[in-house]
Amino acid sequence: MKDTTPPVVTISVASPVEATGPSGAAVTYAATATDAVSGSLIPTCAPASGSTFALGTTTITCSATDTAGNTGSASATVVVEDKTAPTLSLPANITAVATSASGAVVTYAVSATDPDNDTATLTISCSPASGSTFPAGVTTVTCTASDPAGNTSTGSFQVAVVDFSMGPISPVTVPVGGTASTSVTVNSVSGFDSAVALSASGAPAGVSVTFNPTSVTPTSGGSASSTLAVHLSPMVTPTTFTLTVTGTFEGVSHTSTASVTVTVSSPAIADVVGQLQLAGCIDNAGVANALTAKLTAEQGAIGGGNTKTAINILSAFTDQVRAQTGKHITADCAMVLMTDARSLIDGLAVSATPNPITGSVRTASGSGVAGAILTLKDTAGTTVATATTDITGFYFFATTGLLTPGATYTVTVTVPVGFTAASAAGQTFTWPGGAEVALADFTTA
Ligand SMILES: [Ca+2]
Ligand SMILES: [Ca+2]
Repeated sequence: MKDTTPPVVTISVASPVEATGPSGAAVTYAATATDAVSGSLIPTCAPASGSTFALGTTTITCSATDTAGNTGSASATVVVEDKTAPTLSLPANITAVATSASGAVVTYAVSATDPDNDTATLTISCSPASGSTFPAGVTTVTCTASDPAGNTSTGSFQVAVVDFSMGPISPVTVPVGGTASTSVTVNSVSGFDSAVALSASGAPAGVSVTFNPTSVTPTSGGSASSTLAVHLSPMVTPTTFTLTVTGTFEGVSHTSTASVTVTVSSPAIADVVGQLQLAGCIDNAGVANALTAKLTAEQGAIGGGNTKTAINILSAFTDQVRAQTGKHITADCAMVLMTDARSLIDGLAVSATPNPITGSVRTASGSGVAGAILTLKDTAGTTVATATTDITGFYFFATTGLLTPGATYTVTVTVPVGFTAASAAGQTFTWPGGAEVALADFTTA
């Protein structure tokens, strides 16, 4: 009896299976064949069990032939699925500083990996996109990564756009030769809490500006302050200028301005005299003392309400500085002192004209004679005022308000012991009232 019945082929395989990589998954299956006559046979299959099946549907075909030449076959389908979503890699939360009123441009990098997809096949989208302008405050960025099978994963991070502002700065008033300070405030905006470096520009020559501390860190929503100090070299004369104070953090700057006024007073000029002496541009202590004594006298006149006398003392101060220019005071320092004194006179009374009577007593060789007594008399011979020469031989009459304009007066000198009688014996002049009188030198030996 002839065998006409083919073997029965059976495939046993699990489906669907999860992909294990971009190329799919290794699939193993069992295939058997039995024949009523030939018994158990080994089928031939493709693709082979254990080989890698691509993503999608693959058909396994097996066949077996019995000894009579009858071939039986079977097929089975295996689906390799991608059911794994990509894994997002997100940046940590970002803090940026606003660069304009609308916020800051922020860029960031997001990537994703997937165990069963090439990275290039993944789609990543974020909102707001990298490179967008983020407004002040906190914005949540949401990102989604998708693989070609449509598996998605979502994640988010935060972008905080912060800012700072510079508070108004109170005006600074600083005396010549001195130092004064004011406060600089940095305010947190939208959660800013970083260190802001401080600097100043606009200071004229001889003016230095310091901050203590040099940077400040406001708390979130709060503020922090630094002390701005203006230091003047003695060469700085009364003036006004504006400092621009700049706060900088990571390339972002904000500014505020400070108005500075350099003022003058007799004690401040006396301080300048001392500093100039230390600096060596007044090279004689006696000259420095003669100058500061006049400044002290000016203070006394102001204290007594005698503005006119104070002005005349300052004018005498100026005359003495002028007389010492190039001698015991260098020209540039003399200019500083005369400018300071002029400014003080202007501040005392803009309309008043100084009208002291000034002069010197000198030896024939030009040295100043200290301690000579000058007497101012009217035509009746009555003494109106007296004055004494200082170490430079200089004298002045400041209280000229007692004199009568148009009247004639005479100044005589009594030289100290050891000097011969002065020439001339006296100097006579007509008092102009509204102008200074500078008498010729008295000469002695
Ligand atoms: Ca058979
Ligand atoms: Ca996947």
